[in-house]
Amino acid sequence: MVKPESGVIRLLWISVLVLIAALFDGVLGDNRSSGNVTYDGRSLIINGEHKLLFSGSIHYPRSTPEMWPSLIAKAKAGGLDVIETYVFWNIHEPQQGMYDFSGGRDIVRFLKEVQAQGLYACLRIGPFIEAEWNYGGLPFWLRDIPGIVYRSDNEPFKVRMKNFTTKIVNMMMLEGLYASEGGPIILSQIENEYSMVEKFFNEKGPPYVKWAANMAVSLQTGVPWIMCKQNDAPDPTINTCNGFKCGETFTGPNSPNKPSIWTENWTTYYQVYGGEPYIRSAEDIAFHVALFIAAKKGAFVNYYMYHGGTNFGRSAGAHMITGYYDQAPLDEYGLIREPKWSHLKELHASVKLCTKPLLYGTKSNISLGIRQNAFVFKTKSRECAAFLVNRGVKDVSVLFQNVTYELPSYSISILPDCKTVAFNTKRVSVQYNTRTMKAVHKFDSSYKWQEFNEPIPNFDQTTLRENKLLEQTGITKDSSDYLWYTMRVEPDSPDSQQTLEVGSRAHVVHAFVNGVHAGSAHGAKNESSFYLNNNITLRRGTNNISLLSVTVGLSGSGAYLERRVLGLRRVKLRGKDYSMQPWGYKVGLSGENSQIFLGSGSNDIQWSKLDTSSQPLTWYKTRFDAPPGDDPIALNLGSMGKGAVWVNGWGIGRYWVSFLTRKGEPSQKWYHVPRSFLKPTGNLLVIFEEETGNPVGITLGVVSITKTLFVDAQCT
Ligand SMILES: *[C@@H]1O[C@H](CO)[C@@H](O)[C@H](O)[C@H]1NC(C)=O
Ligand SMILES: *[C@@H]1O[C@H](CO)[C@@H](O)[C@H](O)[C@H]1NC(C)=O
Ligand SMILES: *[C@@H]1O[C@H](CO)[C@@H](O)[C@H](O)[C@H]1NC(C)=O
Ligand SMILES: *[C@@H]1O[C@H](CO)[C@@H](O)[C@H](O)[C@H]1NC(C)=O
Ligand SMILES: *[C@@H]1O[C@H](CO)[C@@H](O)[C@H](O)[C@H]1NC(C)=O
Ligand SMILES: *[C@@H]1O[C@H](CO)[C@@H](O)[C@H](O)[C@H]1NC(C)=O
Ligand SMILES: *[C@@H]1O[C@H](CO)[C@@H](O)[C@H](O)[C@H]1NC(C)=O
Ligand SMILES: *[C@@H]1O[C@H](CO)[C@@H](O)[C@H](O)[C@H]1NC(C)=O
Ligand SMILES: CC(=O)N[C@H]1CO[C@H](CO)[C@@H](O)[C@@H]1O
Repeated sequence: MVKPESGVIRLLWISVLVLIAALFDGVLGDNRSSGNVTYDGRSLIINGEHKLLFSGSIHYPRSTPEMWPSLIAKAKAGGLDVIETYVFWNIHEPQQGMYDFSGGRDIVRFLKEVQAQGLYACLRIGPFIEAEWNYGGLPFWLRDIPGIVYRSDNEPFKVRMKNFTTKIVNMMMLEGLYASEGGPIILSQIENEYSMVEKFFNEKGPPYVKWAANMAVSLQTGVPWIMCKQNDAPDPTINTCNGFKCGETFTGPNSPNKPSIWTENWTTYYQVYGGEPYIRSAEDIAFHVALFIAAKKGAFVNYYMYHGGTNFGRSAGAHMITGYYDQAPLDEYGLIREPKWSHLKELHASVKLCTKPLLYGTKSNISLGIRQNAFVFKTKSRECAAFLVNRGVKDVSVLFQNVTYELPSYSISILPDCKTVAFNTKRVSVQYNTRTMKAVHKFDSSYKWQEFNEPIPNFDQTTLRENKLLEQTGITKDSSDYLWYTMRVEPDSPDSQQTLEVGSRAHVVHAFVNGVHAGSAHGAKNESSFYLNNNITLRRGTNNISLLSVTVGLSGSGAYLERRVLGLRRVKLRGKDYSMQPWGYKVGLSGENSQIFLGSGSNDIQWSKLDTSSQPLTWYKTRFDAPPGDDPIALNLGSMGKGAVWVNGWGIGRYWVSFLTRKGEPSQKWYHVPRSFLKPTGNLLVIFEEETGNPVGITLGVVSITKTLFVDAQCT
C-alpha cells in the first residue's frame, strides 16, 4: 500500500512506472506501426489494435523547417503519440491554381519528419480552419468568385473546397503518407467547428455538412475522417470535442460505435492586442484530460496547442498578436515550459500504464463521497485501473477498497493497478522554470540607422477614384494591410478649427491633413467599428485630407466571411458628410510596393540619416550580426509603437506595443527571429513604424530557460 509520498519518492516511483510502461510497449503493440485505421465505440483501431493516443498540435507554418525536428522530438519525449496540424490553404494556393509547397510550406517534409520520429499524424485539412489565421485559412481570391458563399451548400464554394481537399489527399497518397499505405496519418479532418455557424446558413447548412462528409469519405484515404464540434457528423465521420473541459462537457460520440476524441483541449488561449496572456495551469489541464479519459472513455486527446509558435508576416488573424499560444507546453521559441511539459508527460505515462483495463476492461463508477467517486476499469483477467476523482473544493481522505487515499481538492489520482497512486493531477513534482531574455545587442547607435519617410499621397496622385468610400479589402485584395483614402476640401471658413470625424470598420486609422499627422484611432477584437474625432486646422484654398486605413489581419470567425465590410464608412468635417465626395485610393505603402524590406535599392526610395524627431509612417533600417550560440533570439520592440518587421526580407510579423493591456503593458514586446533567417554577419533589419516609436531603443536578446525552484508535492 503506497500513499502519496513526498515529491522525491514519487518522482522515483514515476520513473519506475515509466520504465514498466516502456517494457509494456511491445506487449501492448504500442509501437505506432501503421496499417489500416478503423474505429469502434472504444477507440481508434490501427492495424487491428485498439489505441489510446495522446496528440499535440504543432502547425508547420508557425515555425521553420529547421525547428520541426526538435519540436517533434520534444513532443515525443513529452509522451505524445500523434502530431496534429491543420493544412493552411491560403499559403498553398495564394492564387487560384498556383500552388506553393516550398520551404516553410513543405507539409510533406513536415509529415515525413513526424514519421521519421515514429509518431502518427492527424491532418486537419479543413480547408476552412479558422486557427486565428488570416481569413481562417481561406485564400482571398475566393471572394471574387461570382455567387460564392463560403461553407454553405453553394456550388462555387464546394467546387473549390473539393478541388483543394482532393489536391491535398492526392499529394499525401502519392507520398504514401496515409497509415493505410504505411505512412503516419491516422486521421483526417474535414470542415472545422461548423456547428458554431451552421444555423446562420439556414437550409443551406445541413446539406453542406452531408456533402462535406461524403466528399471526404469518397476520397478513400483508408483512415477515418473527423468533424470537430459537429454533433451530427454523418457516418462514418466521427464527431469530436473541442474545448477546455471535454471531460465535463462532451455529450459523447453520436453513435455507440464511434470513439470519444478530444481534438482541441486548449492548453491556453490565443492572445489579442490589448489582451493579457491566458495562463492555464498544468494541474487544471491534467485534471480535465484524466477526467475525459475516465468519465468519457476518452481514447484520443489532442493538446491545442502543444507548440503555438509565431504568426510570421501577415499571417495572423484579426487582432491576433504575433506570438501564438506562447503558454503551451513548448513555448513560442520551442523551449520546454515547466512544469506544464513534465507534468503532462507524467500524466501520459501513468495513463498509458492503464491502457489494457481502459481499452479492454469494463467501467464502473463507485461513489466515494458527496463530490468524490472512483472510475474503475477491470478486465476479465482481473487487471484493474482506477481514477479517484475529487470534484470538491476541499482536500479529502477517501476509502477505496479498504485503503485510505488523500485527494487534494479538484484533483484526480491515477492508480494503474487499483492500489498504487502513480499520479495525481494536482501534485506537481517537477521543477519549474523561467524564461530569461538577455539583451546581447543594443541598436542604440543612431548613426547606424537610416530612415525613409513613407510619402503621404494626395488626391491628385491617385488613379483609382470613386464618388464614395469603398470597402477596403475589395480594393486591396488583402495584398496589404494599408489603404489610403484621399480627398480635397475647400473650407467654407478658412483658417479655422474644424472637427474631423472618421467612422471606420477596419482596425486602425491615421489621419493626415496637408501631409501633417492629425490624429489616429483604433478598434479592438471586441470593437469592430470605431471613430476618430479630432480638431484639425484647414488653410484657405484646397486642403489635402489623406486617411490611412489599416487592417491587422482578417477575421476567420463567424459566418459569411465573404461579405465582411472593412475600411472607412463615414467621414465628416464640421458635421458635413463627405462620404459621397470624390475619393482617390492608393493600395499599400510605397515601401511595400518597392519591396524595401529586401534591401535592394530602388529609385523611389531615398534613405537618409536618422532624424531625432521621429514622425509617423517611417521606415527604418540597420544591420546586425547574429549572436553566437544556438539559443533562440528575439527583438525587444518595447520602444516602438505599431508596425511590422523584416529580417533579411523574412516577415517577422506585425507588432503593436502601444496597444496596452488593462495592466498598462504591451501584449507582446519580444518578437521571435528564427535562427534560420540569419547569416553570421550583416543581417538586414527593416522596420515600418506607423507611430512615433524610437528605433534606438530596440535591443536583440537571447532567450534561455532557467530552472527556478523545486516544488515539493506536499507543499503546493
Ligand atoms: C509493431 O507492431 C506490428 C504489428 O502489431 C508488428 O508486426 C511489428 O513487429 C512491431 N514492431 C516492433 C518493432 O515491435
Ligand atoms: C488494409 O485493408 C485492405 C482491404 O481490406 C487489405 O487488403 C490490406 O491488406 C489491409 N492492410 C493491412 C496493412 O492490414
Ligand atoms: C483543381 O482546379 C484546377 C484549376 O484551377 C485544375 O487544373 C485541377 O485539375 C483541379 N484539381 C482537382 C483535383 O479537381
Ligand atoms: C459517477 O458517479 C458520480 C457520483 O458518485 C456522479 O456524480 C457522476 O456523474 C458519475 N459519472 C458518470 C460518468 O457516470
Ligand atoms: C475490505 O475489508 C472487508 C472487511 O475487512 C473485507 O470483507 C473486504 O473483502 C475488503 N475489500 C477489499 C477490496 O479488500
Ligand atoms: C495638395 O496636394 C496638391 C497636389 O499634390 C499640392 O499641389 C498642394 O500644394 C497640396 N495642398 C496643400 C495645402 O498642401
Ligand atoms: C472591449 O474590451 C475592453 C477591454 O477588455 C473594454 O474596456 C471595452 O469596454 C470592451 N468594449 C466593448 C464594446 O465591449
Ligand atoms: C474640439 O474643439 C472644440 C471647441 O474648441 C472642443 O469643445 C472639443 O473638445 C475639441 N475636440 C477634441 C477632440 O479635441
Ligand atoms: C469555442 C468555445 O467553446 N470557446 C470557449 C472556450 O472556453 C472558454 C473558457 O472556458 C469559453 O469562454 C469559450 O466560450
